[in-house]
Amino acid sequence: MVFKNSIDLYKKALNLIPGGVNSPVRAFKSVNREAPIFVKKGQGARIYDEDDNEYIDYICSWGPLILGHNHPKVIEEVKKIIENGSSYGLPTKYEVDLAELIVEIVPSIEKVRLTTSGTEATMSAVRLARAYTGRNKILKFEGCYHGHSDALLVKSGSGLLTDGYQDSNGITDGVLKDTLTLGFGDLEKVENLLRNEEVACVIVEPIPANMGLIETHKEFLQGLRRITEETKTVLIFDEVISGFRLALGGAQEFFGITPDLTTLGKIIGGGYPVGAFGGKREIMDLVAPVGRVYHAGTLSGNPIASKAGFATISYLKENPSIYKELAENTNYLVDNVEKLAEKYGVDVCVNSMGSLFTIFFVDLEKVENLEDSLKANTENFSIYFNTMLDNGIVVPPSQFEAHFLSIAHTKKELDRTLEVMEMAFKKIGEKNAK
Ligand code: HOZ
Repeated sequence: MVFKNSIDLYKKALNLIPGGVNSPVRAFKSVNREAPIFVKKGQGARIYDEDDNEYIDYICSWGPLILGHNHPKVIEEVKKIIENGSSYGLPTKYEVDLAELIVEIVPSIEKVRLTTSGTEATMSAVRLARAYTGRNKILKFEGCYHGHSDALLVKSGSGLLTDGYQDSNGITDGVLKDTLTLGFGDLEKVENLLRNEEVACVIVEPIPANMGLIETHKEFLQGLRRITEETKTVLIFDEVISGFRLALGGAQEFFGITPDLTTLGKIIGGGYPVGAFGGKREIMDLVAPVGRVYHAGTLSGNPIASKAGFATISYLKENPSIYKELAENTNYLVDNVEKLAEKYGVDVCVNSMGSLFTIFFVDLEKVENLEDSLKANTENFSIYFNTMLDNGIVVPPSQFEAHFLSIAHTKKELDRTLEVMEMAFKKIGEKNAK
């Protein structure tokens, strides 16, 4: 495969954009690649780069594209309004349609505010929890990523972890002091902390997908719900990834646990920039202009994003069998990956939930938290990533992210993926044998 145009674009971008990219994980740094691929277009399960190379895509824009690239139902709806104008800074019908659908489907949400990104949603949800409780401290879990607002960039996952650190520079000591962190799954410590400190909220990815994917035990989430209720702490589920992906009603429907606040993004914009936070009416009515918790945005509830999100969610709602099919396809890949690992003597622990999975190159039976995930062999991951890319399959360029499936990934794509995975595992096995 030739990557000349992508390499040239990257060289140009390096002089114009920090690191040549607008989100760090895109730089392909941790997988020792000369340059990332620059994408020209996507269709179904595939993307095409500026050198016209074709790839089966397991990034799917990091989650929004559960229906695949350019799904006809979504595009058809977007086309209906795209020529009317782009954004008005005034309310539109499309925001109300999307809000109505979210309130109908997500169990905990009685009222919802649309934002432009997941980062904005989590930042606002934390502010709201502080206002509601009158408390300052917040609790998050090591390796969970909730976007890049100051308070949440502590012991963080995703791009930070990929580049070998967890706390961003540029955050004041005051902010750091108010953000408490614990290991994911450690209920005893949560209980101890919440009974001894005044904490405004516990924010959690109900299925962490930013330190690689972690398979959550329902008992942990049930425990969080019990303790937060008893201590009058706000429980925030960050469902930016899991919302409308793990189940139509997200992880809260899947596990049957109702948080106080929920943050959303990705799928609810159908591939366009969006986020949302919502929850109990009593809490949401503190948001301005009803209350004095300020949140605003020129592009909040953008009509195109709202329309694309509405079309995506409507399609999911009308076709509920999608979730079973996605899980079956994911299991098909995961089962075969485990067989390949055994065949070539490669240590792996594969975590999967719904349509997400991570292959941890690690000699552990289970990867349950950040401490486990950090034990992964990133050199083996890099061989895996590069073999896949050089043979037309794009997987996340980081050991600490999840693979995303869409409904456009059919048996044909899955079987081709497994053929290339076999090449990768063979290479890693041969390297290990030396
Ligand atoms: N961090 C997100 C996935 N875990 C994707 C956004 C990004 O960092 O580029």
